Amino acid sequence: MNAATKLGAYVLGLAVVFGGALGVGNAVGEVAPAPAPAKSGHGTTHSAPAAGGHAETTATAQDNTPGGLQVSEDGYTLNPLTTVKPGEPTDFRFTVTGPDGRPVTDYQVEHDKKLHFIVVSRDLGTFQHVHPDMAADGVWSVKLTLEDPGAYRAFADFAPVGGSGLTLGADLLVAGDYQPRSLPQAARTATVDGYTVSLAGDLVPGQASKLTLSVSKDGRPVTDLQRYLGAYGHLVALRAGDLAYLHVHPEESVKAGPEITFYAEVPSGGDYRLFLDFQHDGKVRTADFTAQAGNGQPKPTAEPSASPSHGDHSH
Ligand SMILES: [Cu+2]
Repeated sequence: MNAATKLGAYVLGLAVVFGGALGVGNAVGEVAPAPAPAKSGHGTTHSAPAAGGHAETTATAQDNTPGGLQVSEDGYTLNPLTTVKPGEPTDFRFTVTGPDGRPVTDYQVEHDKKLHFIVVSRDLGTFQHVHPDMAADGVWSVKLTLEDPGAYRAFADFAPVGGSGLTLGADLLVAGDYQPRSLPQAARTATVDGYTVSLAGDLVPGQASKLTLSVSKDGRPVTDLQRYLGAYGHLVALRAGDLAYLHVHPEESVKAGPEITFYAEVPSGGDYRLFLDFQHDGKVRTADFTAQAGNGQPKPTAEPSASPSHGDHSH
């Protein structure tokens, strides 16, 4: 049934994109390998908007494909329209076309914006999180400068009206010679602009994992973080190797720091690069970390104080 297929996709989208934020990790984590409903209709039927359906039904995660790996998904396609030259500020334009092939113009507002646009170099050495403007014809534009030649990945994180949340990804290729950087070693602290951000907690595959990031400046905890896009912090996690994308929002907090707590559910073991956006003194800054997700079995029940064993990594 089309409606069922569609709802399934909708629930899945929520779970993948916002799983950590909503704390549905448990629900998703418990799902047994259920008989997967046929997905043959996927992406072909989108005429009717979801009828106000609140997708708090039991999520059966038949497909745990992370976001950002596809340029086209569910009938929606990300179309870059601009070629970027190294070091040149560019009016970067793109569209998202819908199942009818036309640019989408109706979006749901999520975290104060209709669309979040993230651009990283494929070696994960650079990160930008920007908010393009949309013209009436559905063409998005944003000022973008990519300093160095090389391969970049652009992510559009959005939810069309009547559809599920999606993250589409497209490669941007900037001509010229470039030197890839290797992924920095996993670390518990990052510094940016005189701020030190420390990371507590471990990523455990397939399980909502608590991460606490603490911001300090000049050795003193920062307790007057400013809300940015409705929260004290935004965390994007990208998997090294394929740049699978997880946008994780923080646990609701009335405290403006120094700690920001997230629940992130990563799809597999391996290395991830975490990018934390936070605002203080009127400026948004990004602190980034490499974090390793253990390769062990997910623990059956979360015992918050039990720390996952990470002893058997060898590199
Ligand atoms: Cu954004």
